[in-house]
Amino acid sequence: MNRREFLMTAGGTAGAVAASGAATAQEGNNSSGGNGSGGGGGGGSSGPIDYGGWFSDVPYWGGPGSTQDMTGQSEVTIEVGADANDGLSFAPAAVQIDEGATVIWEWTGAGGAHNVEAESGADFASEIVGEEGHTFEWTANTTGVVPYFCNPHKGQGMKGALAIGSDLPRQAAGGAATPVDPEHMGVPIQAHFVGLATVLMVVSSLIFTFFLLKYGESAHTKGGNN
Ligand SMILES: [Cu+2]
Repeated sequence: MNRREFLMTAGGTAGAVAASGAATAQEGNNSSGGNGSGGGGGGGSSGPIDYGGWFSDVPYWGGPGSTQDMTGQSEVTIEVGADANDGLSFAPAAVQIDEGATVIWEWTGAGGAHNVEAESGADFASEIVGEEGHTFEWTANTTGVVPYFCNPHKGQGMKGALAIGSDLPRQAAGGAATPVDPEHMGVPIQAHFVGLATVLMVVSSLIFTFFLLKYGESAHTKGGNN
């Protein structure tokens, strides 16, 4: 086997090895993608409840862990027009309650006219009133997180949330919020990068072989010592 033949064989082998590597990498990524979608839920019973950024513009929000545990009560009361935020607040801002519990919002008369309106997870909306002593009731006929707000003061951060039941989204260990579920980001994008990198490796090795074959034996070997 002369040098030219050797290089051609070597180049071909390298290409074949790299190509099979690409196939293996892709299979590996597909299976790990499956694992990723399995672990995405984040439900459970430990760690602070994750409200998904709902309270990020709420000035009186006490942070993760400030959820008031009101489980075990068939009736819970939430102030509408509480002291914080010049009356533009709910207190407690976030409560954990049992499914089936009755939530009673009670107007304090502070902060002007308010209402109570579900953002998602439920479908309730009260009338807008300002008078002290007004109440609005809703029975928790669902589970999960129900963020709600006051329509006239949503822009000033008058928001609250109900966490109903025990199977609730929890923040990751270490207190870091997980606003985006990796499942929704399309895990396979990783496989594309691996495939692309492998193709680049194959192509660059072929180009290298080509230049070796074309120029390797000409200018520099000509007039050499042997
Ligand atoms: Cu309000």
